[in-house]
Amino acid sequence: MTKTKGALIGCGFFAVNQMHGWQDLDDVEIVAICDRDPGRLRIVGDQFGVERRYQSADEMFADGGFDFVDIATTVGSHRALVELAASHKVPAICQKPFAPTLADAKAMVAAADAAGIPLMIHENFRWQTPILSVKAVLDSGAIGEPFWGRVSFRSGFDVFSGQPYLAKGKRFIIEDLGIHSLDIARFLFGDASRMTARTRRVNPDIAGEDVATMLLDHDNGITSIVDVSYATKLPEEPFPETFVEIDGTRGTLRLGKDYKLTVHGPDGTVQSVVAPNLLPWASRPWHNIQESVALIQKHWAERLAEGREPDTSGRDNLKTFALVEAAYLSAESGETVVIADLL
Ligand code: NAD
Ligand code: 89Y
Repeated sequence: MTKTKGALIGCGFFAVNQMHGWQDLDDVEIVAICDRDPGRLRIVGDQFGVERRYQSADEMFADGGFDFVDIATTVGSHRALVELAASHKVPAICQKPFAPTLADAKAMVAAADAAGIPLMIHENFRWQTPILSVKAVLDSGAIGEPFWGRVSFRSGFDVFSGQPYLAKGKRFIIEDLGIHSLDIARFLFGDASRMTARTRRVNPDIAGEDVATMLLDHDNGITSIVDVSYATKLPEEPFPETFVEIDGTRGTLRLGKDYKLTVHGPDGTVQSVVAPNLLPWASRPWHNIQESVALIQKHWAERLAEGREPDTSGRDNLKTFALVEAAYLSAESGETVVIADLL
């Protein structure tokens, strides 16, 4: 079998999951890795047996020999690295958040289009088993036409020990985590036209907001609430579970703690557990996120082979990123923001 060859840039905290995900795919091989930090390069190179190691992305691209690049660095380098991939006509995956600004994200989509390469944003939360299960119920028509929804992520988990940069940015929870919840809202309820948001910082030791409440008007008439918090101290810590509530014309759906799904319709109530698989390399409580990494990477490999646009392409993710921008604008001004004005 001819394997698709990939290269990975950024060998930090999260990239280890991505390397495991690639290792699980029989038809993909990561042939080169890059990190400015020689220590991280050595750890990941040794763990996954990758011999070609670079401290410079320019040098890695100059040597070439790979069919796609997986960019797993933090947001500040995303635009430069996607544009570098485009200049070499190498298909690219870029981690969320897409870019520092919507203008940067649009420039990245334009660069990929001009080069004729596919660009996928690693927006993996919609690939979580519980979220896919919710989508399947909606698509089955079991609760009729949805008219109201809530996507909720409230936690007190210490994300700063693994990702210290999260404590330093002027923007925190909407850009880092809310971006996933907003994408789930788009995935379940369709594109949104208006955003109203309120934010707060509760934790005095961080620079950005750690609580956000967002109200979305969706194009198809659904109203949704997306609420996120890293300042919520619960008796049982739910990290990293997303809870979902949907009311439809024929019934209701609730996805709650420990992945319990309750679907109530005209014929009665069905309860099930839609827990993610614990992959051999995964660890609780991250396994939900880790499985979604493996699934989105499989999706990329399939779409690349078929020459089809991935579901969370750069073009698609502009609409999720516009909701992030809109939330910050709305929280700052107190006004409702029209999404079309940003796109
Ligand atoms: P990290 O700081 O631990 O790792 C980033 C690595 O990239 C570092 O080792 C750094 O040296 C390297 N790097 C940065 N710029 C580089 C460049 N120009 N060339 C080569 N190497 C460079 O960060 P992390 O926590 O692993 O996060 C990486 C990204 O993953 C972030 O955008 C974060 O938001 C995202 N993330 C996504 C999920 C998810 O579920 N999708 C979860 C956690 C983190
Ligand atoms: O960076 C974040 C993400 O994408 O998922 C969870 C996280 O690691 C911390 O909020």
